[in-house]
Amino acid sequence: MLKQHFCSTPAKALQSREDVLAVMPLINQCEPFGNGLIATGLEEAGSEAVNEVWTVKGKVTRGQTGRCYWSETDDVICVAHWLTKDECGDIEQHTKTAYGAILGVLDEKGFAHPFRFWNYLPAINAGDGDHEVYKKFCTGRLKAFEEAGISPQAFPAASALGHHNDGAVFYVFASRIKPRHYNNHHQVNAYEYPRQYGISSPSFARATALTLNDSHFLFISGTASITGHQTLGEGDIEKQLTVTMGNIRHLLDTANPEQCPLSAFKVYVRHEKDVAYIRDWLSSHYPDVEAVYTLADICRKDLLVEIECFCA
Ligand code: 3EB
Repeated sequence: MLKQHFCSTPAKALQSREDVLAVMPLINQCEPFGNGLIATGLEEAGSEAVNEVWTVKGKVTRGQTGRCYWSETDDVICVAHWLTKDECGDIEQHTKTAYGAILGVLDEKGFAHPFRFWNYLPAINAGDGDHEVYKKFCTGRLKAFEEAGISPQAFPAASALGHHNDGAVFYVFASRIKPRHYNNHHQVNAYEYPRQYGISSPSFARATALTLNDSHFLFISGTASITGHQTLGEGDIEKQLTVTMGNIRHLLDTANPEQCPLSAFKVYVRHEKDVAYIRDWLSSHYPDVEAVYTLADICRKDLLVEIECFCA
């Protein structure tokens, strides 16, 4: 009942369909364009006009509460909140406020369980050491989760990437029923990374499984070339892709209670020159899995690629 597709149908046409939970046009703007449209600032690597589309079974209702834009059905809600260019100047404080507002809407609307977050930020690797934008974002996010009483065991799957424009967006999918969150035995839990990666650890699970109306889903977080807590294959895209896909295979084997098959990859590539290699590799190893390739900055400067998955 929840499906992810990548298609070239114009965003406005998709947005008007009542079975569309949300449309994410892969364009270089990161700002609200009306209910149901989530522009993230991330562009498709081949500069084709591509939209990511999430459809549901049943009718979607859309609305706005304060600065939160939401779309809901009986059993799932999507809530998005943007930050302006100015607000991104104090990313920690405004991340905390935006997350607080999003979690407030979930609470108010009776969707107690966020199960998948996406975070798209400008200049994610700008700033040195603890002052890096990504690290300050992590502190704001952790503070908001702590204030909402969400413990590390309940942190949902997530992705956090940088785009090359102004403004930030955070959006979430949440349910009324409890999802199951998983870690990766080959990686230190993100929320337990050692101090060298920042004052506050990243608040996310490696994968989140959910069953809605007898349909089973698995959301695999943005996954990269990390073993333990260390980046492997610095400067080596072939090695990074091998480690990344090894991590994904391990999650598919150990964090997938209903053994959901891979349905789609969203691939984030730091350098355009690496796109062809990754595209060729994935399309030959996974010819039946839909994939979209975006140009993005990964949250650690030494990471060249990050891949998230939807399984259904
Ligand atoms: C990592 O494994 C790579 O901060 O929400 C992947 C997925 C990463 C989500 C986040 C960060 C996030 O640490 C980076």
